[in-house]
Amino acid sequence: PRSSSTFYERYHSLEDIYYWINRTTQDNPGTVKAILLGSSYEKRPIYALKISLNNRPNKKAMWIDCGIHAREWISPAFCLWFVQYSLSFYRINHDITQILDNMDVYVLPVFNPDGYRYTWTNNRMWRKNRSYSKDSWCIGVDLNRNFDANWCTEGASSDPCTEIYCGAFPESEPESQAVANFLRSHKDTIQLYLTIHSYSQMLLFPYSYTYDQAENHNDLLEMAQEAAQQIRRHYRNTYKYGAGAQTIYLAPGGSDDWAYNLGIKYSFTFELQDQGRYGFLLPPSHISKACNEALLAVKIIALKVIEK
Ligand code: ING
Ligand code: ZN
Repeated sequence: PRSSSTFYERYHSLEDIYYWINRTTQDNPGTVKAILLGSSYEKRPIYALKISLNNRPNKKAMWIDCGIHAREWISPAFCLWFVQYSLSFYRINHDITQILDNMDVYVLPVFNPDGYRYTWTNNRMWRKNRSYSKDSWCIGVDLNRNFDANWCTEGASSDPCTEIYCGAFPESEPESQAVANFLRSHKDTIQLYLTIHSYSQMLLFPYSYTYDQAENHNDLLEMAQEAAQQIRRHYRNTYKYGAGAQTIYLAPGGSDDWAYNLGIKYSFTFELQDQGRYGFLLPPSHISKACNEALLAVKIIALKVIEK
């Protein structure tokens, strides 16, 4: 399947993505490495790819994770798209060359492998992970409410039967723990944190857990605004932007707020296509446009971080 030029314009099962990770590292020795971050509740490996185009020490880095929410299929598709684009257009496209010459890029294609697999086999609309709680019949924690950032306050729920269940305690879940541990141990090199969701077409930044403004709010706003303007200009599509709580809703325990408070001062949540016509069921024919416009936003924001 990988020889087809349309591989990246389709959605892929978890098994296919594991195979793709393996192939991508094998085909790009010295450039792409797979890092085992941990394992999921159901003991599946959680791999990030590290793309590193030269060997300068202490290089800066950016992080992109996809698939924290199982049903948001365009998100893992974007991570695959981004990796493929980076490897294909290094030294061809000016922006990606500039980025990869200045930063290592960590890409986590499937943050929530158990949930993602479950959307392929049982319930296409599943959001959470697949962990069992002691005191309920209901399954799953919302991994984007499980981080230690005003954990389980207004905008999350302590009821395991809801879609926004925060878990028993911060980082109670092996998936969030694996990512948090990695970011903690690499916080001195990672300057930019990006987490990819769908849908609603928004570029969000901290805070989501409070209406208070982040210390570098104006910086973040300017970056998101520029990205949204360029998407409008190049793709004639509208993205809203702003601080999470002000732009959508209060949401504590999110990974972007947590990464921000860890010290990664450029932290964004992207909500990719669409605006609700197809919602989570975005047809494969829309993948290329959705990914290209998001890629443009990533480039603009990463280049601005490099300039700082
Ligand atoms: N949206 C995010 C959610 O987890 C969000 C919005 C962004 C929450 C940043 C917290 C922090 O609800 C989707 N679509 O999942
Ligand atoms: Zn989401």
